[in-house]
Amino acid sequence: MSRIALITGATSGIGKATAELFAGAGIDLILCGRRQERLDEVSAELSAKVNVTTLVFDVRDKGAVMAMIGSLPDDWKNIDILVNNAGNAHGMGSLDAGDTDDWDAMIDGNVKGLLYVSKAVIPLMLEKGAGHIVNISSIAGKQTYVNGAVYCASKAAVEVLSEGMRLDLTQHGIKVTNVAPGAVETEFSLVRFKGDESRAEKVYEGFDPLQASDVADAILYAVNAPGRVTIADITILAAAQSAATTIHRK
Ligand code: NDP
Ligand code: 8X3
Repeated sequence: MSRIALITGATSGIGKATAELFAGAGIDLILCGRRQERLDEVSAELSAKVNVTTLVFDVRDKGAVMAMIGSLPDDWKNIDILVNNAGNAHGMGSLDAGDTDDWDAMIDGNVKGLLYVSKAVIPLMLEKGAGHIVNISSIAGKQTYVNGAVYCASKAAVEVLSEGMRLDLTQHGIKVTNVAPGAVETEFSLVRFKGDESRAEKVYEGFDPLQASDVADAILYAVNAPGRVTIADITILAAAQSAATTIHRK
């Protein structure tokens, strides 16, 4: 029987690349995001390979998260893998100059949203005594950098939640993997810099950044590990990156 994965943030970047790799591995997909038309495109592309369904919700909206995941037909509730990937940075600057709307978007999306989705899915995994949760953190959750305090704090929270989930859920047969990428060339910087393309492009200039498919490879590796193995933590960096803000650019 094929496995079922629920992936948040499947409209773009790491989430979309993970959906593509999972489909190649025969894993059925519940694809989530806010942009329906993007979900429809990914679904159309992948449904030739596996069964695909989509759910449109904002992870910050607790009611919508519970209602949408609760509305899945019983067959689709048999979720084996949850990839908590949805998230973004919003703005970059000194804490004293920070915009509280940006802070809300990061804390509510990256931290509370991940919790809400987990809260909706974990009972389904508990019922069958098995499951695998993959949380997408960041090198920013391990190393704080100048002008990134709130985003770094949100990802540090993901690191701690991965540890806490593992402590609480291992006894129930649920594995937890924390994946912490460095710079990945996705829409991430465009969102962080509010659509400023030239600023976003500079982030990836002068080196060969990670691609979303590189992170998806690591996620697939973790979920394909033998039953006796938990891949607890993966930190994955571009070859030119040695720390959060140390990148060897040509
Ligand atoms: P993208 O901007 O390409 O993708 C972000 C995804 O998250 C989109 O699918 C978006 O979907 C979804 N999303 C964002 N906010 C919400 C929300 N409130 N509710 C529902 N879905 C949401 O960036 P990445 O693929 O790079 O980012 C994916 C994850 O990887 C994030 O958690 C990010 O912090 C993390 N990460 C990224 C790195 C990078 O350098 N790119 C490095 C380390 C970690 P939609 O807009 O359709 O809702
Ligand atoms: C995204 C990578 O370095 O911009 O988490 O924080 S970074």
